[in-house]
Amino acid sequence: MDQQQTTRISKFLSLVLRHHPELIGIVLDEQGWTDVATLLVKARPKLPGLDMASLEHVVATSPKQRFAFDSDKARIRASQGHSVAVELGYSATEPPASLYHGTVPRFLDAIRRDGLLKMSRHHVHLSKDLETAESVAKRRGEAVILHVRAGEMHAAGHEFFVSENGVWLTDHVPPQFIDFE
Ligand code: HQG
Repeated sequence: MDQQQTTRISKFLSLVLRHHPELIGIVLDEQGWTDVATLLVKARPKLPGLDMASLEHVVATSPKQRFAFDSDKARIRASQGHSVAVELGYSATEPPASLYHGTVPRFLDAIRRDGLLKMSRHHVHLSKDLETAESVAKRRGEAVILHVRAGEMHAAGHEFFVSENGVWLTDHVPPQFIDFE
């Protein structure tokens, strides 16, 4: 399968598994899982080439490991990034001392004032490495990397979760825990 087709399938899966399952008439359970066989049937009108082999290929090769199967590959879900209500079931975990968030200059005034907000997602997304934060930021423009003092936040009672694909999640990062370079 060529890269273009892989990307098309991946974008389509993000759309239906994170935001709009109703577009193709699938249902996500409370933890975001949906039945693979049903997904394949319902998605086919939009993605004619989609079959189990191509789905497995996309799940295995997605650079950010965006999607996960359950153990017998009967169900699939997005590992994070939802806007629909799901409870992914990750348990609260102690974060590393520092985490990073990539953003762009036009948001800085608001972030200095309000801290990092989850906007349309369920959590603020943070990463443990600079490179990831930089690539997240570059989707929008010139990258600005914010250092989040996650260890201090945790000590102050803020909860952190880490998704199956290594994204650190929290509810809100107040401005006093952010170092603006
Ligand atoms: C900004 C991708 C104004 C925040 C990536 C960001 C990531 C504020 C944008 C994942 C703000 C939200 C998440 C405030 C935060 N005022 N702007 N107070 N607080 N912002 O897309 O972190 O491709 O919801 O800086 O790789 O950019 O979807 O979050 O620029 O892991 O798999 O508001 O999305 O993964 O944007 O990206 P997003 P994000 P996927």
